[in-house]
Amino acid sequence: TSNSPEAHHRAPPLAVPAPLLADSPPFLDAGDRQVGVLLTLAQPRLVVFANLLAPEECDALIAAAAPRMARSLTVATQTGGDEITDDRTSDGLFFPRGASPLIQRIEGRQVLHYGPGAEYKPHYDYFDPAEPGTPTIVRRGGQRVGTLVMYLNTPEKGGGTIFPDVQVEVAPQRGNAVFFSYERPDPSTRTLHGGAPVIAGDKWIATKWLREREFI
Ligand code: PD2
Ligand code: ZN
Repeated sequence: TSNSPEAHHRAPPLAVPAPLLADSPPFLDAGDRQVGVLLTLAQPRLVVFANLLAPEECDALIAAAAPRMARSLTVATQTGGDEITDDRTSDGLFFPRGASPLIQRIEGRQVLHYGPGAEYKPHYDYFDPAEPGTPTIVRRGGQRVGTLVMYLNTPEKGGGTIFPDVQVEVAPQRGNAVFFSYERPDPSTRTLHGGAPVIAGDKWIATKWLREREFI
């Protein structure tokens, strides 16, 4: 290491989950289904999947969640608690792990609903190391290192997942999903992303956030 003031002393990268795509397969074998690989990006690390969920699985997740939805909260980085913000205007529900055979299959997912106009403004899914609440938050399972957003329906218009740093927008289509990972909690990962406003119809997604360790 150098003593120069310019030297960057970055933390070593965290281990991130990653789909097995080294030999560029068009499909991944997910046991009971073939999941299509539609697009991969290196920076940010991002993969768009087709057919990750069957249409019936999408409908069943929506039906199981719909009666119990409540306004989505956001982790309050100052305190480590939860808060309502105008940045995130969806309704949501967390399924505990193993809540039903369907959930066991599509394990540990959160279902979100965005009505017309609802959005999730651009944000990072990792917890900012500079915020005072972060040590409390990461005591449970460590940092977030990856996100899987699964689209449960196809909104009429709007509702894409946007990555402003690279000007990418993923179209929300039922059964498809976008995965992205971030090996350090830092904007250099270019994983700033948001849920664009729903312009017509509504939007249902299931989000799975992946941590360094098991989230117990
Ligand atoms: O609804 C989305 O597309 C979206 C966008 C950004 C969801 C999340 N983040 C999330 O649930 O973290
Ligand atoms: Zn997010």
